[in-house]
Formats: sequence, C-alpha cells, structure tokens
Amino acid sequence: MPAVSSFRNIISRAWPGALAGLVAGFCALAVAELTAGLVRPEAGPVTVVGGAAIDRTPAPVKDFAIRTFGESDKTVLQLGILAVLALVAMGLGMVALRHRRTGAAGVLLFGLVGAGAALSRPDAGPLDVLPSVTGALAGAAALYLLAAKAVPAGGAPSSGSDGEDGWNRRAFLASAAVTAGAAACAGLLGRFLSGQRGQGAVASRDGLALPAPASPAPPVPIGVQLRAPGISPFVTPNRDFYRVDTALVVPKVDARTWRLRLYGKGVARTRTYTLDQLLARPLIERDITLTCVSNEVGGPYIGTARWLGVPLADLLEECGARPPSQGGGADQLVARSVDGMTLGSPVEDVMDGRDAMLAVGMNGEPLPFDHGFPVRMLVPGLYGYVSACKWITDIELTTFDAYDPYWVKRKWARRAPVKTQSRIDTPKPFARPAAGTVTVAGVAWAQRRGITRVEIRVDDGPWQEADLAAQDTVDTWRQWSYRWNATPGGHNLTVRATDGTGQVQTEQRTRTIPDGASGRHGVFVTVT
Ligand SMILES: Nc1nc2c(c(=O)[nH]1)N[C@H]1C(S)=C(S)[C@@H](COP(=O)(O)O)O[C@H]1N2
Ligand SMILES: [Mo]
Repeated sequence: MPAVSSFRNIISRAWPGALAGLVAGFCALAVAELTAGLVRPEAGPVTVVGGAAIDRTPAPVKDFAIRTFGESDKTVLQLGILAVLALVAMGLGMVALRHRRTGAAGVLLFGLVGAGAALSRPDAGPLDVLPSVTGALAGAAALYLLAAKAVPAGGAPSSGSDGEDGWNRRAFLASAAVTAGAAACAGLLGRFLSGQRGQGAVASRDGLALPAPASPAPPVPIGVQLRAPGISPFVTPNRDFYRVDTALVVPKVDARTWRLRLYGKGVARTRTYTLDQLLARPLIERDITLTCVSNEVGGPYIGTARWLGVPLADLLEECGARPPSQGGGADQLVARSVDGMTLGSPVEDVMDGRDAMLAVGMNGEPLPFDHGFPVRMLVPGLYGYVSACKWITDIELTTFDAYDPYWVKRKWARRAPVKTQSRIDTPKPFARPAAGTVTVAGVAWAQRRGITRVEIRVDDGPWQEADLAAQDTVDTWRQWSYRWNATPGGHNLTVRATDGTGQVQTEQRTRTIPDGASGRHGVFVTVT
C-alpha cells in the first residue's frame, strides 16, 4: 500500500476520536469556567495550572520568558497550556474509540491534576477544586457518550460512509455539534459570572474619593521634562506604566470589605485597618520612580508616578514597632497580597525617614486594579519585588532568618536596593539618523541617591558630559540629553550615570538574577 494512502487511512480512522476528544475537552473547560464563575474566577483550571507553572518555573526560564514575550508572557503561557490540553484531549479521544472507559478515566485524571494545582495555590480554599472536578466529570461523560456514537458496536470506524460498518457519521457530527454548542453557552455564562463577581470591586473603586494629601508633593522644578522627541515622559501615565506580577487573573478586591492586618514581632496585638481608617490618616503625596529587578540594561520595566498614601513608618511606630537600630527585634517586614504573594523589605529601610507608604492613589486616581487596588506598598530605593506589594492585605514583622518570601525562595536576593542605571531612549537601536546634530536623550535613576552626572561616549571616544534636566527628588529618575555632532557611518553610543554619592555606574555586566542587572546601555546607529 503506498504511504500516502495509508496515511489517509490513519487520518480517516483517527478523526472521529480526535474530534470527540476535542469536543469533550472543550466541554470540560467550559463547565469548569462556569463553576469558576460561581465559586471563584481565580480557581479556573487554566489559571491554577498556569499559576502553579509560574511558581515552579526556574528563574532563568522565567527571565527568558519576560525577555522574549515581555508583558504578553502570561498570554503565551495560557495558550501553551491550551495547546497541550488540546493534544491530550485528542489523544484521549482516540483511546476512547477502543476503550471508552479508559478514555473517560483519562479525562478524570486530568481533572485531578487541575484540582491538585488549585489546592496548591497560596490563596486556595477547599472549594477551589470544584471547577476542575465538575469540568472533568462533564468532559469524561461527554467523551464516553460521543465515543459511543463514533463506534456503535465493535471496532473503530473506517472511512466508510453512513450505514457502512454500522456507524452513523451524521449522527456523530450532530452530537458533537450539540455538545460543543452547549459547552460554548456554559463557558460564556461562566465568563459573564466571573465578570459580575468583579462588579462590586469596580463599584467600590468608582465610588472612592481620594482625600487631599496633608503633605502634598514638593513642587516639581521647571525643566524636569526635556523637549527631546522620543524621550520617556517624566511622569508615566497609568495606562503606560509597566506591569510585572504573577497574577494570571488580576485580583479585583472590593474596597468596602478589604482589610489590612498588621502583626508580628514587636507588635503587641494584631491591628486591623479598613480603607476608610487609612484614608482618615494624614496622607503624603510623592513622586517616586518604581523599577523592576527583572529590568535588563536598557529595559522598559521602570516608571514614575505621583503616589498618594499613608506613611508606613508612622503606622508601624504606632503599633509599637522599632527599627533594629533602635532595638527593634524585627528586621524584615513581610507584605502579603490577597493572591498569596509575599515580599520582604528591611524594616530599617522602611523606618529610616524615606517615604515608604501604603499607596492608595496613582497619578490622581485610585490605584488601577493592575497596579494593586485598593492598597499597595512602596519603598523608594528598593526594587519592586522587595517592596511594592500590590493588593496588600497583611503586614508581618519578622526576621530575615525566620522567613524567606516568594522570590527569595526562588533564588533572588533577600535585599535589593536599586542600582544606579541609565537608558538611552532616543535614538532607538539601529536608527538611521541624518548626519549633523542628533539629539541623544534618555533617563537615569538611582533612587534615594539621585543623579548628579550623565555622560555619553561615541564609539571609543572620550566620555562627554550630557545636559541634565532639573532633578525632581532623589527618588525620581532624571532626564538628560546630549547634542551629538553625528558623522556618517555606523556608531556605538554608550551612556553612564553618576549618583549622588559620587559612584559611577559600573561597566561590569551582570544578569538580572539575583539582585538586578548592572552594566551600561548602548545603542548602535547608522548615520546617513
Ligand atoms: N501581589 C503582588 N505584588 C507585586 C508583584 C506580584 O507579583 N504580586 N510583583 C512585584 C514586582 S516584581 C514589581 S517590579 C512591582 C511592579 O508593580 P507594577 O506592576 O505596578 O509596575 O510589583 C511588585 N508587587
Ligand atoms: Mo519586579
């Protein structure tokens, strides 16, 4: 028999099984989605399996994913999970043509994997197994019944038409279509219910009027914003602000039922705060640049906003906490979010007089859900993963010896102050500017220390002083520009910054792991 015709033969025998499997798999996910809509949107099987996968991804792989897919990394992960599920479903469908029970049992087994993943989530409750369990039951039943239609009696179907060897193709296709249609309805209803569950949170955000700050942001000097086209704006609009977190479903927290607990070493009894109680305190408003430790040299994970929040040191002091330098027994503050994320900051840093805060406002509006509504933590000078807990709900005073938070368990450093860095925003890499005067411009940052100098080097030439924009505060980035007399040909432009302590940005390249990338940003351009 020629190879082509035997291949066709295999396809014609296998497709009913593959189709039955796909429809059953779709049915399982749809019913799981419906259940998740009723129970908890975060407990959907793709979400929990994705979450479990994120938690178990080795740091270098995660780094690669962030580098390659950027903020789409989560979409890529979810599509990957769906692709694997589709393949498995088709395989189980083919198995089911021969052994209906085995195929159905395979679907149930996958439900167990989902249920296990659901229970392993840090924020899991026992009900979280329901989406995976109900989905698996529905999928197994669908596969069992569809496989029966594909093979009424004895043996797999052949390529024969209706009536031949006793299988009714039309009846099978009709059952598959009805099942898929019903599943689609269930899935859409589930989506709708999940959306509804967030409505309370949306209403609580819409209804939130932020009080005026007792201590407004110091006036921004004129000239923090240069006019160079292509430079990052001094204040990053909320919609453009980078987002880095492990949440596959953004937590939608209802501000009216939200509570913050504060407890631990040095705090006599657990304190609990409502949002209204926090908002009744004197608030501070500050411009602060937030940076991610996963930001590569020249990378995009940095932004500056005007934050409004409750000074954290005051709150801690009121509860009896003292920094280690004043005899306090706790040297680590562990913040925990509603989705179980934990981040640890040095108590000394939080209480040393800098503007560490529990932020409620970002650029004049309540925090966007993506950025931690209703309350997030911020500590100027520290990378986000050791300071900027979003959707915060717990603050525990403890020690670095006693507890390793999420990222530290995954080999990132316990302590991570922001490194002095600079970035060329314009020209872009591989740009082709015309010869003559070219404006090279960008940003430099060294939160807590400030930027005192930025220099540019063309190829292997001498370092040339760039013009600095006005500095807002030591906690914000600083813009710079340099008028370059560009001559035709290929050129490398390199930037380096000097911080307020006189430290020049190192040329030593390090990776982002364990405590942030160092090295100098360069771009290659061809002047025409
Ligand atoms: N709950 C929670 N908070 C979190 C994270 C997270 O994964 N979950 N990621 C942290 C990291 S690594 C950074 S860099 C900042 C990013 O804040 P943004 O997304 O508002 O820019 O949030 C921090 N807070
Ligand atoms: Mo980060």
